Amino acid sequence: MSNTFGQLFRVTTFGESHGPAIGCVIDGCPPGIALAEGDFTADLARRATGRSRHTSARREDDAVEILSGVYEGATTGAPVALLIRNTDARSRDYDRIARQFRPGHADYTWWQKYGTRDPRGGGRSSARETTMRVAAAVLAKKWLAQRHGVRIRGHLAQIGDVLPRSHDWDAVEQNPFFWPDAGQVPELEAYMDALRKSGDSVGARVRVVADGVPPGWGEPVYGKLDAGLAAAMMSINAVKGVEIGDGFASVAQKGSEHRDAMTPDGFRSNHAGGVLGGISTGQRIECSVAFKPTSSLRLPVEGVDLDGNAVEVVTTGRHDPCVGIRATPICEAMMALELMDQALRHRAQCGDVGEVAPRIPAGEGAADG
Ligand code: EPS
Repeated sequence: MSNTFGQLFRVTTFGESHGPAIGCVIDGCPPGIALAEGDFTADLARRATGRSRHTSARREDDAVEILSGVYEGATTGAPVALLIRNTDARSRDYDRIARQFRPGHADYTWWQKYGTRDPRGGGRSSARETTMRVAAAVLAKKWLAQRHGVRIRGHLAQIGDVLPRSHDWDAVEQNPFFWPDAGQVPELEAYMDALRKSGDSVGARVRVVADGVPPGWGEPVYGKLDAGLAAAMMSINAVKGVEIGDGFASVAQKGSEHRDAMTPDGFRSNHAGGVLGGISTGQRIECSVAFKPTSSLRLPVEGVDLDGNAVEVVTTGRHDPCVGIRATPICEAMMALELMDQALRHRAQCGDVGEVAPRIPAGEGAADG
């Protein structure tokens, strides 16, 4: 089972949704990063359940204990071990479906592979696991910002068929949807209230960008930055698609339209999403991630049980009607972990090369939209 992300900044997560705790060990963390338990609070709260009526009602404190790797307020280079105790698991919610497979859920494939599973809260396949990705990324975000001035931001770019009508980064953190158009928030609240009452769920799209990434990060052939980002995002629960730059829209474009003209004053556009040949160009890194609708619904569906009998599956308990709503900080975290790993790998092999050509400014491709 693969529980580790990264080659040089290696994050291993452990724990189940209804086990005593979840945690992670970060190996390869550079020394000297200032770190206190309070540093995790803001990002973990952005991802957490129970903070608005539009997400699962489970209420966890998500209080991080630093068990290793920090001395006198800074990382030492030793493994950083982080632990969060689970305090609000309600395992009886899962009694009814412990011997059934939820259609659209990993229950079935997990059972076929391992012949056993922890059905409480989805066990290891629960979105609870993403808490530790966000926690580990706090360190990566800090280092990337301090050493390279990299800034990673995300927002919800679609819920069902609703698209933002305008874009304002300042609005994103002011509403429970990470939505960039404050004027649309009442419409989204009504949409989500109706959806929740109907018992159904819906998909979503998250956009995540990184500004300030220098040219040169990412390795050609098998270690490409865009390939790493795709794998990072695809490892998040419920992700069904990832686009870099224009992504699938590139299919209908002409080469003369897609290529990003270069001038000494800057790039003219950013269709590439900041990556060429798997290596960063110095432009904004643009990534868009598709989340499927949550599969745990109280609406009945045809299913089978462990013995292959036909059953009607009904899932009760506390579930997200749109798991994509909480996914913005998770996508930011995976972007940070991938960039951190690529930065260290670049430094390891090419740290002595320096910048051999004049840097092309991000230019029009970096408009703050
Ligand atoms: C989840 C189902 C729910 C969510 C959980 C993810 O679990 P439970 O039934 O135990 O409340 O609350 O999300 C979290 C606990 C979290 O911290 O993200 C699932 O099926 O993935």
